[in-house]
Amino acid sequence: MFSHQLTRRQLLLRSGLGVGLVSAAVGCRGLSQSRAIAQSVKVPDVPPTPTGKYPYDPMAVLRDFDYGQVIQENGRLLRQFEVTARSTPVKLNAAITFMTWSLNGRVPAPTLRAKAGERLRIIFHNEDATSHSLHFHGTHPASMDGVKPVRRGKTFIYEFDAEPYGVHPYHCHIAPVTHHIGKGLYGLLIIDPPVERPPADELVLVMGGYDLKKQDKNDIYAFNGIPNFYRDRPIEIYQHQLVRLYLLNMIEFDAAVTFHIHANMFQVYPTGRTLTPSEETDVITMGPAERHILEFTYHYPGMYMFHPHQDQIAERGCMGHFKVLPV
Ligand SMILES: [Cu+2]
Repeated sequence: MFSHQLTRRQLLLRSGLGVGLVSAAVGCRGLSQSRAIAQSVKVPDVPPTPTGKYPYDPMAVLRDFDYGQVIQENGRLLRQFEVTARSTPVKLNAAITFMTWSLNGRVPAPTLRAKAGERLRIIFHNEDATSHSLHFHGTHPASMDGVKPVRRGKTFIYEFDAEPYGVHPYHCHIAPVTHHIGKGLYGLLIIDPPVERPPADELVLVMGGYDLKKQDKNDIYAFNGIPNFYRDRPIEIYQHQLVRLYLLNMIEFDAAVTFHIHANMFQVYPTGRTLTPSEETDVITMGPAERHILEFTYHYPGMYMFHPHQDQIAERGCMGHFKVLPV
């Protein structure tokens, strides 16, 4: 097994130097922090999933953070993102291909990431035949609340301050919202706190459900869009490595779901709004749109399940494995 340091591109993206203009002072500070992270975190070198079967790679979605285009505007740092809604067929299993509504071709949408106090500009293109919108959780003016439809072929620019720090969902808010979310229009906005969290192998898992028959109930469930993907292709992590999991429940119709990891405990940072954990447990209950940061470290190599503890949901696609690699 290999480990890799973060690539130069990843370093640049983390530091805000990926694209656009940024002041030297901001850049140098960001880069040195990123080097510190790169030197202390062991992340498995995961080959891309062979293309063709899926429109996006759920293995890449796990650790894919979109830091946007960094622009200096009016003396402050602005991160500009582009998100496009369209219809995307996704093969859910051997028998079922479902027409999702995706953002940038993926379910969940790109994980947008910024730091508290920065300015955010999200350029939303609707290339789908149906009206959609982007509603962000967090704090912003009413005009940026994303409940007004953006019609087919139109673009709307959402702009607001990144606040407060934490983990926030964003999703389409056009009625019937159950349908628009259920078809895939949801993702995470991570707003990092002013003082960075400790270095960790960071992962994103978003739980979703698919109402295939339009009967207002879910027929099949998934982590990161593809049922049973991580059951069949375990998520590799390293022994003794701190793992920071950004976890979001976007399952419609079910009043709440739980999340459980095997043979370990995790620290809970509710809504990502704290810098110290509120509790340690191995199962947590989340209503729709609830999200948390969970931190854990596996000390014994091997294969460990993670899943909601409502086993009927786990057995319908919301099942995965961590494969803990020895160091
Ligand atoms: Cu929509």
